[in-house]
Amino acid sequence: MSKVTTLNEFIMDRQHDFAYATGELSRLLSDISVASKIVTRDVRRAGLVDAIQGAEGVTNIQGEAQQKLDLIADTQFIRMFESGGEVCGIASEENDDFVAFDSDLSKKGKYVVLFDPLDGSSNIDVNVSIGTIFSIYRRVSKTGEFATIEDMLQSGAEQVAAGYVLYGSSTMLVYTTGAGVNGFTLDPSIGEYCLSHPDMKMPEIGKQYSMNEGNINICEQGIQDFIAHCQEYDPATNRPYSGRYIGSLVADFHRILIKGGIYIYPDTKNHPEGRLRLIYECNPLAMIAEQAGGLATTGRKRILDIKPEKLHQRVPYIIGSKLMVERVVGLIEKSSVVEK
Ligand code: AFP
Repeated sequence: MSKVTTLNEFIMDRQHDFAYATGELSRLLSDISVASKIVTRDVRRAGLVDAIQGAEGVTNIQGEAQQKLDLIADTQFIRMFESGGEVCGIASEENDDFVAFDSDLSKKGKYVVLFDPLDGSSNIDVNVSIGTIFSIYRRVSKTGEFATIEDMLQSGAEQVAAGYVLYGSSTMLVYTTGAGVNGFTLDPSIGEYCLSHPDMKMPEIGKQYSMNEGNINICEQGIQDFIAHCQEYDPATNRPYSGRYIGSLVADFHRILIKGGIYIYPDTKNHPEGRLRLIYECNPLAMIAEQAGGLATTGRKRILDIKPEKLHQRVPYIIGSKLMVERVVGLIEKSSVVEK
C-alpha cells in the first residue's frame, strides 16, 4: 500500500515553492484547513439541527438572504485568521466592509485573505454541494499598522495562493500557490486531508457546458451563439454537449476542473455587471484554472488582470477548458463586430 500524504505534510514539503518563505503562508493554509473541518462538521449537521439551518432573516450587502450557516462559517474562518497572527485583515462576502484586525500580533501579519465562506448557500436547504472559496495576498500596507482597502483591492494576478473547499459527497480542499494545483480529500475517520488529486490539469476541451440557461435571452449574442453551438448535434460524439448546472459555483467549477467544460455567468439584463463577485469568487478560481491549464475571462478581459474598484464588485465570468473559452471569446468578438 502506498503511503498517504496528508495536507500538512504536503504544505511543509512545498514551502520552498513560495517566494520569501518563512512558514507563515504554510501556517495560514493549515489554519484554513482546520477552519474548513469545523465548517464541514456544521454543514454535515445542517439537515439535523434546526437551530443552524435556514435563513437567518437578514440580508447581506448584496441583498441576498444570508443563511445561518453562512454566518457560522464566516465566523469560524475569521476567528481562525484573527488568532493565527499571519493575517492582518480580511474581506468576505458576508461583511459589508473589510475587517482590519486590531491586535498587535495581527497587525504584524503579512497577508490578507478574501473569501466567500459558503458559496452556493441558497442550495443548503436542498442538500446540494456548497463550498468555501479563498484568495490570499501579501499586504501592500505597512507591517505593524492596520490593513487598508488597498490591501483588499489588488488584482488577481497578485494572489500568492488561492483555493476552495467543496462540501460535497466528500469534503475536498483544492489549492494552488502558483506552482500547480493539488486536491486533498478529507478522510473523516482520521480527520485529515489526504492528497487524492496531485497536480490537477484541466482538459483542454470538455463536453459539458454550465450556465443558468434561464438567462439565455437576456445575455449578449456571442454567448447565445456559443450555447447554440453546444446544443448542435456533434457527429464525432453522436450527441450535443451536455448541459450541467448546479448553481453552486464551487461544485460546477470542480466538475469542470476534473472533466473539462465551461462555466458561464455573463452580464444580463438583470445583472448588467455580471452576477459573480470578482475578489472572492472569480479571482481565486481563475488562478486555479490558469494553474491547471484553463482560462478565465469576462469575455473581453482576463479576469486576473482586472484591478478591483470596490470590495463586492461583480463581473461577467467565463471559466473553463482553454479551447472552449477561446471559442466563446471568438464568438463574442465576432458578434461585437457585427453589432458596430
Ligand atoms: P449564493 O451563494 O447566493 O447561493 O450564490 C451562488 C452563486 O454566487 C454561485 O455559486 C452560483 O453559480 C450562482 O450564484 C448562481 O446564480 P443563479 O441562481 O442566478 O443561477
